Amino acid sequence: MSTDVQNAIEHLSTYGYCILEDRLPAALASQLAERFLQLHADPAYTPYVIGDNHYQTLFGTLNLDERVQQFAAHPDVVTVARHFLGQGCRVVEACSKPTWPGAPAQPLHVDSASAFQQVPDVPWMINTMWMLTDFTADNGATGVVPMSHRSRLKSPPADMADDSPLIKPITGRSGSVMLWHGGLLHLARANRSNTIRVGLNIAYYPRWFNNWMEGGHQPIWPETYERMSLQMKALCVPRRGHTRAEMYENP
Ligand SMILES: O=C(O)CCC(=O)C(=O)O
Repeated sequence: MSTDVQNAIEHLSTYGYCILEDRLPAALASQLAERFLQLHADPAYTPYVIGDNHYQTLFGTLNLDERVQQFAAHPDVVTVARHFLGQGCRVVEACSKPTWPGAPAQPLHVDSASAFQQVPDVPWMINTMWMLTDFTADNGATGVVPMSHRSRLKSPPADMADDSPLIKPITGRSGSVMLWHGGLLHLARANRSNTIRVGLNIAYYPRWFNNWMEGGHQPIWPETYERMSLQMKALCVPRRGHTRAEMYENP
């Protein structure tokens, strides 16, 4: 394992997040951002989009653009995810998340914890945000509350507002990626710039996690799976189907 990946693991362990800079070419990131914005505007994909005209999530992008696999199977990211979640961890969703100028801050939250009575003391998810455009303090860079993954809270304290000074913007150049522990308090910050911020949000879960709880998550279509590299297939077992009902672990 390279020293910077080792350092990233230690940083994530202590602070709940880490940044791997310039992991993929900025040109690739910006081409994918452009494609995603076309998909968000295309009525054919409306069933896979949630949000409003300021902030949206488009689910199932592994089925929609083969380039997403280069991000999801990036060896440095997979090394960090496997360190925390085990060798059998899976990529469970890859979403496009643009935030448009004028967007207010989204609510501060932790990820995928609502099903737990008490959150486990082992990580249940490593989430990632690839910066497909530059992420700046002005354009809605993701904000995190360092070390909050150790609090074992399922929601923010009532007196912690979405503009709390404890929230740190995570900025970086396009082609960089931020990784975080699912229990870290975080949010998409307000976009006060005149440019669109586009992120590719890819979530990794341990094999024991029942992913039914995340209602928007989409399966991998069988035809997508057939075209995948062996590394990518290993991250997607057994997630094939055209509908959620075909594959998810409905309790
Ligand atoms: O879009 C962002 O910056 C934050 C995304 C987020 O909150 C999440 O994926 O849980």
